[in-house]
Amino acid sequence: LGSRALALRAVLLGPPGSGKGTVASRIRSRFGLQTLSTGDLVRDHIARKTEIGVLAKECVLAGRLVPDEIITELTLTEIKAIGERGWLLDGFPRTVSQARALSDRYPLGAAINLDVPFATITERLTARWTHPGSGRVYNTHFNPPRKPGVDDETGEPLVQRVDDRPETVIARLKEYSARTEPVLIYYGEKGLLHSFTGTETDVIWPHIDEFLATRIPPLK
Ligand code: G5P
Ligand code: MG
Repeated sequence: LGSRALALRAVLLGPPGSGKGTVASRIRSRFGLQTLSTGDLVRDHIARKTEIGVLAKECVLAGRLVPDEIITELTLTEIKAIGERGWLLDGFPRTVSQARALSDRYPLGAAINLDVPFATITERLTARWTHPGSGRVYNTHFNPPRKPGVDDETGEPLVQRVDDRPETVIARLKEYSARTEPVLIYYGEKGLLHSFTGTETDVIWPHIDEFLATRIPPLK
């Protein structure tokens, strides 16, 4: 496994609800790449009421980004735990300061950007259901669970995220425009940015798949 797994260190960018979690799962099954969602990390800390969780909760509820120092340290620690294998980060970096901190530590192979219009996003998020244990995401229209409100694999209950209320979604999109869009310019200047534009994950996915296959061999 050694050399293939070392092959790629990548980040997955895109506005809230653009399909990062959905695409990350597909990349994980197709390429065997370890994925790390900073949103899932933050929600786990909130659920466990850790010191970080208590600090982060207020930000998440308001649709604001968690302060750079906190999220950067948390993420770099998790990456270190993955070890020498490759990885794909979902939801990090979200600011230029985070992007710089990551570049200082690790050479990056690619920044994959899901370029999905804001209008598409708002209606998706209100229909989203999540399995907290695994981070699996469903949508009552797009990929409904076999049984409403229940996870397909574990049979455990699904929950709706507290930050998927319409007013919070608007706040998250504002944060994205102000603080995350500059990250696209940052990676663009480094020649690392690969943008995929569309309104449907199933339409965008084959292009991402094709691109990644030039960087890392698929599992089968
Ligand atoms: P998160 O958790 O990173 P966001 O806002 O970046 O949250 P989110 O909401 O998790 O992103 P996503 O992962 O991009 O969205 O999208 P998804 O879950 O795969 O898809 C959204 C919905 O659409 C799902 O229901 C899915 O089934 C459906 N869907 C997918 N494709 C299609 C399609 O083609 N058609 C249709 N109809 N539906 C589809 O971050 C949360 C908070 O944590 C903090 C911040 O406070 C943030 O707000 N945080 C950070 N703070 C600072 N820095 C960081 N690096 C941080 N990371 C997290
Ligand atoms: Mg997500």
